[in-house]
Amino acid sequence: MTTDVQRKTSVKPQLDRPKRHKVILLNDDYTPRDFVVQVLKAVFRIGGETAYKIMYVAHTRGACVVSVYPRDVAETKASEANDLAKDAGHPLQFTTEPEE
Ligand code: TYC
Repeated sequence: MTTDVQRKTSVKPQLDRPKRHKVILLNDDYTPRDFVVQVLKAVFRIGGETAYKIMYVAHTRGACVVSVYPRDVAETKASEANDLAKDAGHPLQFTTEPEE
């Protein structure tokens, strides 16, 4: 004799994995370039050469994606970086947005 065992919860294929989030560096006219590079190195653990390149792209194009993380990590890093800027009296801003 066969017994049908019905699952209590349906098992859905994991097609909708959580979106990762970009951290975006925004340009402004006042924050010193060196400060931007220091924040990138400290918060995002990026080497000096890469940090300089990211800063320079934001400086020339208006914005640059720093990196992509799970949502909570992206938001924490952006707010850590924004706090450093605020404490130092600079208008530097980082934002986050979901990856496409
Ligand atoms: N544009 C700033 C300046 O000329 C430097 C800067 C670069 C600021 C990148 C923000 O995301 C930024 N001092």
